[in-house]
Amino acid sequence: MKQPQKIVVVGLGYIGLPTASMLATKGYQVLGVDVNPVTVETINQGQIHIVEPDLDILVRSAVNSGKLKASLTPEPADAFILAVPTPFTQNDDASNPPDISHVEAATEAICPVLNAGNLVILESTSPVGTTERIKEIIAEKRSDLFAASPLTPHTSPVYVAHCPERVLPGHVLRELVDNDRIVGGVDRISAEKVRGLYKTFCSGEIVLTDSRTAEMTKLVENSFRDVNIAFANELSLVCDKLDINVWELIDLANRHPRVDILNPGPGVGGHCIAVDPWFVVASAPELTPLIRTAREVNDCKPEWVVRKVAVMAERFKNPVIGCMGLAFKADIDDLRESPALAITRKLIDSNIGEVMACEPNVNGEFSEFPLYELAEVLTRADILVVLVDHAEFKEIDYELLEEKVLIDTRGIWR
Ligand code: SAJ
Repeated sequence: MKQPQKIVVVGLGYIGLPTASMLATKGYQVLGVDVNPVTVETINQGQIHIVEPDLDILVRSAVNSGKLKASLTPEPADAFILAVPTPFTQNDDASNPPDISHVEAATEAICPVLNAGNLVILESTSPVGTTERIKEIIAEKRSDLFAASPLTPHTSPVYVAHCPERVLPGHVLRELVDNDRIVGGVDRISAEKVRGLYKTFCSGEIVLTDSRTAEMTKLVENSFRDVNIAFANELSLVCDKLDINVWELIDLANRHPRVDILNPGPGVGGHCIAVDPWFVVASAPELTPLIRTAREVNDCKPEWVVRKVAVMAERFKNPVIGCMGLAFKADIDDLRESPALAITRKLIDSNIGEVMACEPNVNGEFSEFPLYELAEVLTRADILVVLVDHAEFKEIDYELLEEKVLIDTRGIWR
């Protein structure tokens, strides 16, 4: 089986860029393609446009070695990896159908440069059937390839498979290598071809299946986490009502050998866990009340936090509210779909008091409202609302908190 030499990665975001630079350092000639000219230019200068530990070093070395280049348009290659966004469309009846238009556009963009024997790999988390849709688009746009196939009629002239990304933001480079991978082909040979490529940089096990099962596996992983977090968030509301410390409760319950409850928080953020369960719901709305309710429980938590702050603020004539953290989770700068940001915005709009927001991982580029140094927030705020469990906040001297009203949504001061 001939190994690919040149690889095109379409979409240079949180998944595409680490994957492209990892492949480049393994000796492949990699062309990264993105629709954003600034992204392309930044990468060609050996720099990065996202925050991920050590990614800057990897990209710089890949670009300097001449193995990684970025471009606005694809070129012919042996393998094509699609790592573009797959959001959902928010609609009135809350069925929130998936939007695979970026996958379709990326597929159409590579069609003119495809050759027989190429691999097309979808990494984006996608609703069931998307990988088959990619093959359909290729068959439509490149009927010439299919007509001229020297292979058997049962085999595609272009190998198409889904290999869902599974890396945790903040640990991407380690997990890209260590995690097991699932490869679901539109046929067996496609899956085998992709395994051959991925085993050159992945030390985890690479398990083969069909494309629909691979798509569903990824959706189920994130839905499992969402349902678990919803359980913890629901417990946090009940415990608040019953005056029980939810963190102590969970610690105690988790001492049971078969109980493992996750952590409550201000809500679920990011572009994965808060999105992917909707793909499952949209595929079978009548069969998924649990997954839908979990989404709703997690989505309601920010509003609950805002109400809690409003009640506490009634104790003060001119309350000063310190919002600690804006990112969607600890020790990153990513504000996408962040419940912390949503809560801070709501508190500012509600005019309950003066809001002092503090986000140690974000600097100059944030202009929506002023950000304050942690020391100033700790000095001036009457109410401290912990929205993200950043390392800086965990190190705060308890003596500084004595006079404050504390609303700790992350349990750092349990
Ligand atoms: N959260 C809680 N309580 C918890 C754990 C998380 O409130 O106990 C919140 C976080 O604060 C954050 C949100 O959930 O707002 C999501 O954070 P996360 O760390 O659970 O997940 P992501 O979105 O950073 O990455 C997830 C991972 N999926 C799983 O762990 C099953 C990652 O492996 C996936 O690759 C990624 O989604 C993705 O791209 O799909």
